[in-house]
Amino acid sequence: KLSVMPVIDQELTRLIDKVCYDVYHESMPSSIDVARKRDTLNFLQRYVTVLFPDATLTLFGSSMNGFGLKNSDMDISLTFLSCSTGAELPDGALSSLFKHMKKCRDLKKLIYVPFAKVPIIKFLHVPSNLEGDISLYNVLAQENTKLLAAYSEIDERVKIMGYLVKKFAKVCNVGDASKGSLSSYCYILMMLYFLQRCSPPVIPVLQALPESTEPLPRKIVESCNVYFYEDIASLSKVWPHHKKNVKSPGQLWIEFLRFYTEEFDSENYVVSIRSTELVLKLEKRWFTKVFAIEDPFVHDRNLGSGLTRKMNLYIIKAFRSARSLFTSKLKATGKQSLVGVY
Ligand code: 3AT
Ligand code: MG
Repeated sequence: KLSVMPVIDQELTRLIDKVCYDVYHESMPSSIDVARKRDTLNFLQRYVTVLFPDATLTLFGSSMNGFGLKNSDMDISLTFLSCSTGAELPDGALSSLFKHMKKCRDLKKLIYVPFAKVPIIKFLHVPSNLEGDISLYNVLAQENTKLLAAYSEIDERVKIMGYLVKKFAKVCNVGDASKGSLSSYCYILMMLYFLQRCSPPVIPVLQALPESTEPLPRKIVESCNVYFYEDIASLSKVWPHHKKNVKSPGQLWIEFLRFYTEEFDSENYVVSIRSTELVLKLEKRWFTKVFAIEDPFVHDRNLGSGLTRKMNLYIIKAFRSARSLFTSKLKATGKQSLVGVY
């Protein structure tokens, strides 16, 4: 059920664009922020090497995927040169590391979470004031980080939209997966899914390119096919829509809010960025779930599975409020209020 887009005059579009660019520039890490993260990683690498001489720490998540905010946490995967997979790890590696980290004066707020889906050690590095977590052999997360980074490189608007949706989730208090909501990763996937499906699309389905190549190459990591088209500089050679969409970030933002409040049929379909076809909840047997988001590599993983019906309604309400704030009610509430809210 499609409705006519509200008419937004040019002045209003310019104002929404300004909000988009302001959020983007304010949230983007500076070169000093980037250097602080790099130095902290180097410090941790040196400290961990004292205990495990063949350990390697690798950053993933938003520090590396193109959607990192100034104060985003450090997601770190620990691997060992002597073990090619996590299955070969000696027992207790993470708990030994925890004991070792406890002895470090620069590390505080240390919490060991051994029984989570992905066991982690949380920390605060005091001199840099950076928080983070260390997990073992989080190799698929490193692959999805590369995929998101490739999407973020295609067009600056992808980054702007990513920053905006993360800011939206934070401001509206709907971005904490541990509280029954959705993670940043989920919101970025929702944004990418929209950008693949708007008209003309802003981004392709990288996992389905080049369309002319049959079968597509495969790259297997932990039994998952993590192949995607990586040569972003040559995208125009394999994707005819490249740069065809010239809408401003503000226009795309309004369309994004409209997409999830009235166009996307979440009762029947799955947010799936790996497929050019629509993916039905029925075929995945996810029909009992309120909102389904498929992991791009682990296809039987529904990233929205922790969402409660109540929280789903709350999120939809936040989308609706944002939409009316940015469009029809904007004139009534005064244009300054829009900038104030963000
Ligand atoms: P923030 O800037 O930290 O909010 P992020 O993208 O770093 O955004 P997280 O710190 O929550 O998000 O997660 C770190 C990375 O771990 C992001 C993604 O590469 C991976 N990841 C997160 N949740 C999942 C999941 N449920 N399944 C697979 N990978 C995940
Ligand atoms: Mg993170």
